[in-house]
Amino acid sequence: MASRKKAPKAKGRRQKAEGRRQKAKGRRQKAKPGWGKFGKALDGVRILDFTHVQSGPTCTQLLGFMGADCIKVERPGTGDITRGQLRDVKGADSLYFTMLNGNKRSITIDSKHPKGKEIIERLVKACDVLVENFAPGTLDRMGFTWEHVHKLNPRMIMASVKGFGPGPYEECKVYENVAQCAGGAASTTGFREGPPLVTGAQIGDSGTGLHLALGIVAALLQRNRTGRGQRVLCAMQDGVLNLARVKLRDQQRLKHGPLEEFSQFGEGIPFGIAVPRAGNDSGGGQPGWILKCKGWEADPDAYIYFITQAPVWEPICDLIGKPEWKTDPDYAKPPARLPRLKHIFATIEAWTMTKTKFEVMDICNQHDIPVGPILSMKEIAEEQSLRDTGTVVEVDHPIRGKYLTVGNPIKMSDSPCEVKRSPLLGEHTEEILTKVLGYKAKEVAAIKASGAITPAEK
Ligand code: CAO
Repeated sequence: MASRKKAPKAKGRRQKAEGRRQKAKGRRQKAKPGWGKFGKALDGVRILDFTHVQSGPTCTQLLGFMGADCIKVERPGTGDITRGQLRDVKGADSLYFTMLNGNKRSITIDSKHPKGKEIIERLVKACDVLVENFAPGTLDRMGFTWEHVHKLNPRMIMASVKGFGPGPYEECKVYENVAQCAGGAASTTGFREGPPLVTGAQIGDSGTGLHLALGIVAALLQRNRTGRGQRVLCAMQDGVLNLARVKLRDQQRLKHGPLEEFSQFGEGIPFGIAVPRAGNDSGGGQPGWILKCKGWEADPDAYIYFITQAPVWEPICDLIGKPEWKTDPDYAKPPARLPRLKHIFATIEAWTMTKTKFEVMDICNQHDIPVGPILSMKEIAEEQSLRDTGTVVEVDHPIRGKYLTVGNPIKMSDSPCEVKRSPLLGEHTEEILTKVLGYKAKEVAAIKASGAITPAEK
């Protein structure tokens, strides 16, 4: 069989991969705390983190992973609403909160209290970036308009996530799935015969947080030249559309004929006026589909994504027991295969169903055939290589105990990331008042008595 013929090449590849793993392990060991003589990429950058829920916190957590000092301002008594949402451990901050707010300090301030406003003004002067994702108009109502902030600190970068940019919907409140729908992703996700579908990846919230982080870093670089801060705005609709840009590509291609890589084409079903839902079609120039593997009857994740990449068509034919397809004019060349994709994938599936997804992965990779096992979150949580790279990290929390979080997916050779647990509500209030803002003990006592950092008396 072809797989046996190619085995030495595969062995070499596995050895190289093992070598790379060992090297990476060595680097990580060096990158433990105490190393990093060059510090971290964003050392010295101080963030006034006025974010809540998911989109904003994703952004500031990433900046925190890169060394920024994130000072999270929370409402006294309750804090970020997610502290109490989807709670799994009684009395402890939820995983929703803890997994989005690592590497931050928490200060409680009532932003509507006169003394609270005064503290925030001092924070504006002491920080480099203000990040917020309140509903439209909220920050203005608190008195922190861009004009006011810019006057207080002309170097301040003020970065916001909103649901929509300027236009008919700019005043709307927006959550993840609203953005997925309004950004064009949902209309193109799911199966043709079914309703639009949202995806589990938080492309609206976390996706926009990522965009915002890039905008902030670019604004910091520009400030080095100009000495001026600027406004950075990311609308969730725009962020989702940016991630779904290939679908806007397809919308324009539709004018010039059917989308031949969609299985709908092969099935002879006419296209309408807009890009249809493509099920598990690949969306790129190399057809792909999700196929059942051994055990699929009992295991909902016993599937693999299989790509029939043109350069490896011949090994695919050999593997699945169809060597004659290598020369058959109906199958040999990619254009000839397009109308037959359904049959081709059904034939490949008859083969994948005889193997586990990991066996398929192993065999196919020996031939450079790109495949992707459907990994469950359980498998991800237990995957050692993700732990080794610091992508999945276990941290300890004084109330909830150990929990898993996702570390920095951006690896930087000179900027080691230490993932720290999320702060308790107001854990650093006093520390920030005295050490960052320079309040004296007597002033702190007066602030405490004023009710600006503690819940209002009922
Ligand atoms: N002290 C006192 N008041 C505070 C405070 C503090 N430290 N922090 C917040 N508040 C107040 C605000 O001033 C606001 O009061 P007003 O309405 O009286 O001005 C109030 O809390 C609520 O803030 P909000 O309007 O931002 O929050 P919401 O729960 O009503 O809406 C959300 C939530 C997410 C829909 C909205 O913030 C939003 O659309 N944000 C922009 C888009 C976004 O980021 N969405 C992603 C959310 S994650 O799926």
